[in-house]
Amino acid sequence: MTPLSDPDASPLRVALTGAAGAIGIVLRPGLLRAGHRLRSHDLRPLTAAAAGEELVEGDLRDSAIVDKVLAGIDVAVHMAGTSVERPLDEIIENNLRALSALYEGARRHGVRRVVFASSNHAFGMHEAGHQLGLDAPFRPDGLYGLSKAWGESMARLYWDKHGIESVSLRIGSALAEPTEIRHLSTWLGHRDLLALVRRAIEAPAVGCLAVWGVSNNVRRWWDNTGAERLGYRPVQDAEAYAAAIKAAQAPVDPLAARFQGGSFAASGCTRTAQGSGKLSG
Ligand code: 15L
Repeated sequence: MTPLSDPDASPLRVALTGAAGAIGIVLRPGLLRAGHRLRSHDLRPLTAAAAGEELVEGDLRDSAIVDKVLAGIDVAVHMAGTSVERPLDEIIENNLRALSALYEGARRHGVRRVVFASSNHAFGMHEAGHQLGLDAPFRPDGLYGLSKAWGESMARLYWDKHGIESVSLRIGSALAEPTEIRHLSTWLGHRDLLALVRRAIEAPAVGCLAVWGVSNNVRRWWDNTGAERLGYRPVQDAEAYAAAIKAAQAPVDPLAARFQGGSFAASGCTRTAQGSGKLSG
């Protein structure tokens, strides 16, 4: 077996789920360029395979599809799933049932590590400006964020019970460029995104780790102290866009401005923007 070790060592056999999604389309060429032997998956049709790449299309709730995705794989990068707030049934199918099928497949096939797309929305009801470490309590801002808290617990279960490593990436706003005030804190630039995922794949012996997926923004709210063994060192900073964003910014909903989850937190929220609605803790 190829050791999980430093970059530039032997190529790893990597499966990427959700390869046609907003993050997948950044990671797919990036991981191929990094020299990994990639198996790209999506429910939707994928563009033609590159040299050395395999493709699998299908629904991850189906264990036969999971088998095709994970057979012979060292590391599964799981980006598939619902990535916004949706009705409970859809969240359960795509983010709970499919994730469970993926981890069961990882166990069947001896996959050594899962890189799981968690989200800042598992913490979105923390107040904006409040600094969060890796041990911050989950405060989901909706069913989507709640599914990511569940996913991080699933990662823990499969490490504790089956020795499958996981890196849960608490992804902020993964965009080519930040476009709103909130992004000055939450932005994860594409260069940093690829660097983060490469470290999550390649770093040796991570055990069960969660890390904030954020660039080196001077206004960031999230602190990765404790995850140094991953070796993630972001270089992008949303501050370079601050003046342009402020000049163009439309008025922000006060509830969206109050909470880290922004519009996800404000949606359907019956608290007040400040004062009597102040949350404890
Ligand atoms: C996410 O987790 C979402 O998938 C994405 O649509 C953005 O809302 C992002 O977080 C964000 O917080 O900006």
